[in-house]
Parts: sequence; C-alpha cells; structure tokens
Amino acid sequence: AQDCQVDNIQVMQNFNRTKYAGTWYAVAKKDPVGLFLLDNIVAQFNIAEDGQMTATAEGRVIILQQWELCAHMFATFEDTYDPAKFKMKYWGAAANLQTGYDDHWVISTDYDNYAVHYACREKGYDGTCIDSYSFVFSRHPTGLRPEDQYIVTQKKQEICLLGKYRRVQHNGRLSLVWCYLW
Ligand code: DAO
Repeated sequence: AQDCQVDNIQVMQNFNRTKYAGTWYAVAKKDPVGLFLLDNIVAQFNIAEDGQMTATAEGRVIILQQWELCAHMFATFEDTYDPAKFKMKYWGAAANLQTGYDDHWVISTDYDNYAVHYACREKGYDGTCIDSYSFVFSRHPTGLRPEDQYIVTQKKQEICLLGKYRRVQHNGRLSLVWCYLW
C-alpha cells in the first residue's frame, strides 16, 4: 500500500540518463491544473558531453482558448541528490507559450520501451500532492507493449494516480510540416 506522501515516492534506482536519452512518445498523461500539452507529444532528451541533460518537446496546444498550435518547448535539467530526480526549467519557442520550473522525476523505465514520469507542482499540508502531472512515455508512437502494461499500472498506483490518466493520441495532427509552419 502507499501513503501518497510525495516525499515517500520511490523513483528509479540507479537511473542512467545516457540510456534514457533519445525520443520518447507520450502515450498517456495525467494533467495538472491548467493543462498545456494536449496530444501528439514527443520529447527528445539529450545528454551533453559534460553530462548535463536537456530536452526539446513538441505537442499540440490551444492558447487563448481557441488558437491551436504546435508548441516547441525547451527544457534544461538541474541535478539533485537523487539521480532520478531533476528540477526542470522550461520555456517555449514562442513568447505566448508556458514557462516554468517543475520537478521531473523518473519513476520507472526499462530505457528501451517505457518510462513513467512524475512532477508534483504543489504539496498540501498533509504532504500529499495537490497539483501533479505525469507522463507515460513509450519508445513506440503506437503505445506500450502488452508486456510493459503491468509494471506501468503498478507504478501509476504507487504514485497514487491510477485511473487519472488519459490516452495521448499520435494521429499526425501535428505532423512535422504542420509544426514547421509555426
Ligand atoms: O502539459 O500541462 C502540461 C504540463 C507540462 C509542461 C511542461 C512541458 C515542457 C517540457 C517537456 C519536457 C519533457 C517532459
């Protein structure tokens, strides 16, 4: 059982950022308050020669309640005492996109197929999270392999978000060309 205390959440043991690098497709997402990225979300993690992790991401967003566009996002990661816990500074290529400074925790990954990410933006007085978001990433845009589903479900439960995810579509609504036009 889990007590849902943010401080007690178990993250990936011996996290290896080099193996984590590369392209990940978001296949499920638990949204934060004021959600931003809607679907066709693809993140690319890079490790510099000095070990610094950065990322670029794109996804479909709606801004000002009606304008649909492709968000090009950039992120830099600060290391913490735990190799699987980062602080992520992010901003958009266009000024009207979201900026922020969030946790970026890698809960579990096999590096080759799936990854479960978690960020708590606001903790309540009782130590549980009152505004979180989480991505389930896959190396494959088609989704998780059946053999990865059990562990991902376990991890969703451990971070107290089981049943709170929606599926993230990859329907080319955000094709490279469409994205490039922005
Ligand atoms: O979509 O509502 C939301 C929250 C996500 C905001 C951060 C996105 C930009 C950086 C993505 C890097 C990889 C996770």
